[in-house]
Amino acid sequence: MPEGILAQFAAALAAGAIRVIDLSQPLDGTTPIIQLPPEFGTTWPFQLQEISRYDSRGPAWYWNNFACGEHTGTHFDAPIHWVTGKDYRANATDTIPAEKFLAPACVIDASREAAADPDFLLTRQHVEAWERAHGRIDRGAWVLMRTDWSKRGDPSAFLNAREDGAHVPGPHPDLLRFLVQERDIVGWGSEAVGTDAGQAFRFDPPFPCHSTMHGNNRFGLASLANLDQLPPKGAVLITPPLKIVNGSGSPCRVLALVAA
Ligand code: 23J
Ligand code: MN
Repeated sequence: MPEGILAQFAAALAAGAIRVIDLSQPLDGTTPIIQLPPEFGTTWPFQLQEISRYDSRGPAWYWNNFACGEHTGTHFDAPIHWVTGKDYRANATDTIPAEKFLAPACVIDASREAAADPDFLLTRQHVEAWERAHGRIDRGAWVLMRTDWSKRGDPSAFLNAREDGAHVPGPHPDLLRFLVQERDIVGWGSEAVGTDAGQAFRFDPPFPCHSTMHGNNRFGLASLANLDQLPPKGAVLITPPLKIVNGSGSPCRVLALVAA
């Protein structure tokens, strides 16, 4: 390691040579939350309750209570979230080693395909074509699927639910096995409400992104935004979840560092 590498990093930040791109969605009562079939439990939407605002309840201070599910808005999925990941050591938001929260990102642009087909599934063949153009996916990298889904401002268009379930793009089951076994990625990131496709409850295995990623002690990021501002390769993500003891996930302010 070159000496002064962090001083160089700080100088690059100060000189504006590194851009910081916020990949997070705003959190408020309108933030879309995942809809599961009615027989399953459900997550709370985000809510804010004012404690005081420079008034009789607190003359010089403003603060709020908030409540939400762990999997609300832009969020991190820990391995313990899924039954396949339940027995790993250090598999929860408080025990995952902190160095795992800094990792490079590969961004696969599927925005054209997703616009044409809301049930589009990214396959190994797509990723291999991406690798021919941009180089091999790095070990320990995030793979982020750009769909421009985050640009669907209306929550009903974002969730895109019909009687037969949600129609939202995501990864093909075979791709996830390839990315874990042959590329050793740290996790999968999506612009949609969850990491899996809308129809993934019908897949084999059901919810293959959750099942395969967490079953191999890997992570997920959901409801990402601004993926159109990232290069295909070269960004570094900062993704620390809240240190919830035994947490299965947490809302997360996901940041990307990009060379300006
Ligand atoms: C629970 C059950 C199914 C799914 C999810 C949660 C998520 O997408 C999530 O936020 O982890 S698909
Ligand atoms: Mn989740």
